[in-house]
This record gives sequence, C-alpha cells and structure tokens, in this order.
Amino acid sequence: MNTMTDSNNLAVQGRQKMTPSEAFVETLVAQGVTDVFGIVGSAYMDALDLFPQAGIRFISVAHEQGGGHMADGYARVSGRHGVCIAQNGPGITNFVTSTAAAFWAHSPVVVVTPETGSMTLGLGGFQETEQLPIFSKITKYQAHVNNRARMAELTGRAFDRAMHEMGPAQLNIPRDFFYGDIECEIPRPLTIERGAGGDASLDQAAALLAKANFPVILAGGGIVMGDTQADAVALAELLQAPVCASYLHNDAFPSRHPLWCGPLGYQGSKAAMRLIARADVVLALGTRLGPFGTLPQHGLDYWPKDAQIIQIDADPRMLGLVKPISVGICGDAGAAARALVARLEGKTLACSANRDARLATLRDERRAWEAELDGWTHEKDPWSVEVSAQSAHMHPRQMLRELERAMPDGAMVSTDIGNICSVSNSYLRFERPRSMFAAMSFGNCGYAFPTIVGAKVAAMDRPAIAYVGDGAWGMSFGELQTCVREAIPVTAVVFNNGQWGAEKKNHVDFYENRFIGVNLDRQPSWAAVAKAMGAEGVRIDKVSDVGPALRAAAAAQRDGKTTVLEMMVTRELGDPFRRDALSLPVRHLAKYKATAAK
Ligand SMILES: Cc1ncc(C[n+]2csc(CCOP(=O)(O)OP(=O)(O)O)c2C)c(N)n1
Ligand SMILES: [Mg+2]
Repeated sequence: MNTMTDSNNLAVQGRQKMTPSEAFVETLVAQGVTDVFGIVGSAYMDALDLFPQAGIRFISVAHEQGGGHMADGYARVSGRHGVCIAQNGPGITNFVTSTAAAFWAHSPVVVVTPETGSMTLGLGGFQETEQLPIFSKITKYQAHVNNRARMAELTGRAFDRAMHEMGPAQLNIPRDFFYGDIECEIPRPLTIERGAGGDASLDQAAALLAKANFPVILAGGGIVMGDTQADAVALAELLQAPVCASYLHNDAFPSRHPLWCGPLGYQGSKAAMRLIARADVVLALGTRLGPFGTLPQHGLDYWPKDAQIIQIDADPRMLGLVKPISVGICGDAGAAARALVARLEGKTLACSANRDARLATLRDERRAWEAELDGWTHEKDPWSVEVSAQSAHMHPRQMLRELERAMPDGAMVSTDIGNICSVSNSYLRFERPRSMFAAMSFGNCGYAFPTIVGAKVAAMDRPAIAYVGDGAWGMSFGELQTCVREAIPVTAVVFNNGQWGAEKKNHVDFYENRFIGVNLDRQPSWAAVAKAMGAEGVRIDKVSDVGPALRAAAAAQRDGKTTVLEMMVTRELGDPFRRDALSLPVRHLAKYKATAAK
C-alpha cells in the first residue's frame, strides 16, 4: 500500500497501456525526479527522449564517475534521490567508484544501468559485462528488470529502497526492454516513517543519562540526514552536555552553539577529544561509530573505554558493531532525541549538580583549542620546517584559517582526500546541516569537485565550495566542462603543493624520504587551465589575498561564474592518515637490505 497522497503527483494515474520507456520515465516523475546526471548513450535513448516533456533535466557530464558523485552531492544536500545513468558496459563500470563512495556516504543514489540486450547477453557482444556482480557489494538494493512489463514496479522499488536504506540502489535494464507495449500502473513512492526506537531501550537510555555525571553527546550523520538538528540541540541543552561531531559530520551541530566542541577523528578538535575522554556516559546520536572516526589523534587516545555508551542508529546492523555499547536503540536520531527529552524533562539529573563546573571545563577546552589553532601557523616536524624554509609559498594552515574566516554564510563545502583537505577538518564549522560533503569512509581522491557540482544543482542559492588537493584535482578538473556547459557555478579551491602529499607523508615518516611517485612536477598552471576551459582562474600567492579571493569567487557564483582558486602552498605536511596501519619496513632479502628501517 502506498502511503503517500497522490494529489501532487504529476505521474499518470491508473493502469494503462504505455511503452517501458514511458513507464520508466513516469516512475521517475512519480518519485519527484527533476535532474539526472550522466553521459548520453544509445542504450537508453528511447527513455532519454522523453525527459524534456517529463520535466526532467539531463545534466551532461564529462565522466560518468563525476556524474555519480554529482548524484551523491545532489542527494546529500537535498535529501532527495540523486540519479545517474549511462551507456551499458564502459559507461556503467565508470560508476563503480562513485557508487562505492555514495554507499559510505549513506546517499540515496539510484544508479540506472542499462545493460546489453537480453537476446545477446552472454554472447560477448558489444559493451557487455555482467553489471550486477560488479555492484553487489556497494549497493543496498539491486533491481534487475527481467521482464519489460515490470519496468515501473522495479524502478519504483529501486527508488524506495535507496531512500529506506539510505544508500545506492542499482536499476539494471536490458536495453531492449525499453521498447515494446506494456500495461501497468505507475507506483507512487512508498514513504515509511521511522520511530524513536523501543520503549524499553529508550527508558534504559534515559535512566543512564539521568544518572550521568559527565554526559557527552556524539552527533552523527543521522542528525544531518534526518534534518533533525533542532532535536539534538534541545536534548543537549536539557542535559547541558558538550556535543562533539562524529568524523566528517561537522555540520551535525551548529558551531556557534555554546555546547559545540568540534569534530572527533583525524585532524579533529582537541577540545572535543579531551571532553569526550572525560565522559561517563556517551550518547552516540545517529552514528555508526565508524572505526576510522575514533582512532587516537594528536597523540590523544580519547575514546572513553569505561564510559557507558548509548548508541542510536536507524540501521540495526550498526548497533554495537564497532564499539561495545550499553544500550542500542534502533531508531531515527531526531525521534529518539525527542523521546529522550520527553523522558528526562522535569526529572532530577545528576549532571545538574556539577553543571557550572562542566560548562567551565567546556569553555576552557574550547578556548585552549582555538588559541592553539591560532598559534599553529605551520607544521613543526623537521621535514616540514625544512621544505617550508625553502619556499615562498603560503603555509597550508594559515591559508585554511583565512578560508574559514571568509566562508560565506550558508556555504556548502565538499572536501577531498588529501593532507591539506584533512587538516581543513579543524577549520570547517557550520551553522546548518547538509553543509559539509567530505569524501566519507570510501576516501577516494577526486570526490569533492563533482560532488559540489551536484550539490549546487540541488541548492543553486547556496555558495558551493570544493576543497581539492592538486593531485585529486588532476583526476577531477574535467568536470569544469560540466560547470561551464550546464551553467552550474561553483568555486574550486585547489591546494597546489606539487605533490600527492598525504602519501608523501608516509614516505617521510616510514621510508626515510625515499620518494616514489609522489611529486607532481611540471604541473600546468591550474588557474590558466581553468581559463582555457571557460571558467575563471586565479592564482593566490599571499595569505592576505585568500579571504578576498574566496569572497569574490563565491559572489561570482551569483553571476553564473565558476572559479578555480589555485592556492600556492608549501610542501609541509600534517599528521598522516594511516599511522594506525603502517609499519616500519622489514627486509629479509640481501638485495633490499638498504631499505630496511635503521
Ligand atoms: C582514487 C584514489 N587514489 C589514490 C588514493 C591514495 N591517496 C590518498 S591521499 C592521496 C594524495 C592526495 O594528494 P593531493 O590531492 O595532491 O592532496 P595533498 O595530500 O597533497 O594535500 C592519495 C594518492 C586515494 N585515496 N584515492
Ligand atoms: Mg597535493
């Protein structure tokens, strides 16, 4: 039974004769799709032909991976489905990385994968590969249209599952199944409401929180995806509890709120780490407690191993998966927060007794971390000191602080995988959810730029800014073509340090500076490349130019202009990503002895 009322649904009603292409497109209409990203292909041309009359914009991209990331960014900012489509075979395999990234970003992306024709499947015809196994581990659901008469049903199900399970769904369609005559009804979206969780577990959680002396809230992506920040704020204020953001979800809690203490995880906030280390009860609100997000950082092993952990997540498989927990609640973060407020309001809370002392600690930690960031203008390890002494370029941290100060209100910021992008985690603060679009756990270079392009399509009124290292930029700058061609104005801040820095840091720390494949010598001027591609390009050499340049580029978005700000920075490098996973080199063979750790 469809629970959505149909009055505003523009799709055709009732059972009737149509072609499968019409059934497919009408189901998109029924699901509220207005934008689809991809590269044109004969495999789905019959359906594409209907897009204009259906009110669907086809955004023609430079590379399918970019289109997949755009669908991801679009979904992350709008809370609606992101949709991408491509040619069978090579167009579809180009979606693999973006689909895996969307999987770990919990994005409701529908990946439409037209397949080789059903009558030649298995014969090794043109552009043929088995498309279902490839995506089997990176999707929440796979629909295969095994009969053209089921086109609408399976299309609708792929959309519903993507939203219900918050992740990519694949819709695989043999290309000959777009043609023919069928009779069907267009399914309406199946809206399923999620509740707060079980009463007994909520009671238990409320009892733990009432007794807590130092409760700390860990605000996760569930708050962002549920658009439920106000509920998290209400619960935090009731408890007067410090709120840390989970790794790369800096937009889960407003940074100007007095209880905010910043993100945990790699290059996160020491204030957040020091406060959660003191917790006797942690309320993990809408977070899977991913293993990478709570690793020791800055020399602080901050996860409170003796604390009682209450974990709330909409996916029961995430409860207690990574960290031992005391109470697991399968529910919507916002609904659970409201249910906890209802249980705790008017009750005596143990933490009220030490409220002033706790708030003083919070203020002290926040102040200390801000002061440390103000003074931390450059990296201090010997290699960084040496390379920056030889350079006239900007220190990355100073540049990042300037970007933070100049960040326009309501900005959406995507960040790539790289050393400088990672360091930016300390300097990214947001007042509203759906503002930060980091490459999440999949961690692929080349994520940030196309993702912000998709985000901009969904929110044309918001400034859209991507932080990208120069190596990752080399992978993704092709989508400047999409910005120019499709009039999608964004700002790319490209950190030119002439290296694949994050990996080079491992050479410095573990391999005695034996640099292999990490220097990006003889790069083009990225500002000049941008201009050649029809965008604006500005090279920034001085810290004092950073803020004005960002403000001007963000303002230029209102005039439809995409700008690349090429930031000339030193080769210094912050802490490495995977200190947890590397070891000093051991060599047994005489031939390789010279590379053994001394
Ligand atoms: C697709 C992909 N390839 C390789 C890597 C491994 N990797 C992680 S960070 C990094 C270096 C990033 O360099 P750059 O974008 O220039 O940023 P920087 O570290 O210099 O700030 C690489 C190669 C990856 N994460 N993703
Ligand atoms: Mg670099």
